[in-house]
Amino acid sequence: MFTKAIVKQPSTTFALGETSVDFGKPDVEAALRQHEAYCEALESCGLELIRLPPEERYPDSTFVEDTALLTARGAILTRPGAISRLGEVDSIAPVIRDYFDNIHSIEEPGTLDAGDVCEAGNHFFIGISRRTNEHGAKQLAGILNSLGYTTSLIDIRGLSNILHLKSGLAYLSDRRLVIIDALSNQKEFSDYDQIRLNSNEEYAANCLSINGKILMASGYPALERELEGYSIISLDMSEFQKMDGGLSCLSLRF
Ligand code: CIR
Repeated sequence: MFTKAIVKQPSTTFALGETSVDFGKPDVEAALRQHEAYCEALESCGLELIRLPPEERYPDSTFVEDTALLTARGAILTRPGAISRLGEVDSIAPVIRDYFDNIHSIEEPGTLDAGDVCEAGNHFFIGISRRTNEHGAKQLAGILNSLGYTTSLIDIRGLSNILHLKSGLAYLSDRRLVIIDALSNQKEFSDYDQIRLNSNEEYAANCLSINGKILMASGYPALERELEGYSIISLDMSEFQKMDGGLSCLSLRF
């Protein structure tokens, strides 16, 4: 069960953040409305929110997920792979220290965005990507192993254009994954029950399973059909999608 989540409002500089997609400039007012709807969805899953104010100097800082990995056995502060995002970690660290005693850090030359880390029970899939290098992935694996978790590393760079591992993968529960076609044949995922998404619905892979409910991006009917029987909350994510962000990036759940 998750009980809390850290969120940070998009700032007025949101449109100046990193992006590799070409869907146009985001509308900050619309992003704020979508962020509020996201916060309300988290609250409806029973989470108490720790709401942080916007930070103008870091346009991508609303994507708090990339700055830390929070586990039941300790927290790991990351070292984001985009230079423009490095300072976000110092900014969020004091908040993490308020809630965690056991805190580790990814050190230079490692880089790691926690969007590349997918928790699946006591196992963690760690993506090596444009943002997370091998040093960072191996450092994280070592830390997680020392905490008693198992890990596997998956190099996604030659497989797909997705930014992070979790841009194409989500763990629901009971060994069930939502996964894009491009990742589905990797041996690390072969023992799992897979809901596969074709290229039309790739963006929907970044869904979030929280306390028995699933948050997903609206506008993806094939995935919605696959998830029949689950309690689903659909959210308009258009402005975050323009900045390469998905549902998971907008919060740190613990
Ligand atoms: C970035 O490129 O870093 C941000 N514009 C988007 C980060 C998305 N984060 C995530 O998928 N965990």
